[in-house]
Amino acid sequence: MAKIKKLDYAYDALEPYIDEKTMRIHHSKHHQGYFNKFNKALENNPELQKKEVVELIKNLDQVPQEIKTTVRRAGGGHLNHSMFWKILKKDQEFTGKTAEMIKDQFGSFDKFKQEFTKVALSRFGSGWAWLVLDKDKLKVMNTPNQDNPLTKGLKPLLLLDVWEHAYYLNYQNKRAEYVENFFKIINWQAVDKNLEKWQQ
Ligand code: MN3
Repeated sequence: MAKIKKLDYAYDALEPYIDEKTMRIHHSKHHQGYFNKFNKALENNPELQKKEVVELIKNLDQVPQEIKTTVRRAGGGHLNHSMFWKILKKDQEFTGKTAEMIKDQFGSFDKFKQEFTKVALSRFGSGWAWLVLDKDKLKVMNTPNQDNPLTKGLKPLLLLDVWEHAYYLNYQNKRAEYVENFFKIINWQAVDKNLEKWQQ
């Protein structure tokens, strides 16, 4: 089985907000697991293998019926986690193009934080919280399981994994504390890269 891409940082780089063990298991077991299932689903489909996972998730309606659910879950899981690792970094400043848009459209960083926290905490069970671009408007939302807003034509900028596997070892049932600490490890430069990609 092929291996997923290594992280750009060490497993303990986000301590104490996300602990080393959680990062190691999350990346090398959970993410790797989605990747394996996704590849297996495409095993007999060389045409789909040539496509980027982002294209498959964007155009899920064009994926053959018999593998659609697996692509949605396992391909979505692979894509979401790949995006998630990239937007995490400690000691970053809230500056840049997205930061300006957030101040402009939400009023302030604190207002944005409140809105994002609300969607992160109101996702019952497993899923993701998102900041997306809806045409040229910013919007916060959540999705169940491994669904990605791309499937609905929205453009993801920032995301937070709220599956228990993302925080349970360190936070147990305290999702709110995990969400609160997430705001201390956002890589706003990487978020801007997502924005630039969608605005091209
Ligand atoms: Mn996860």
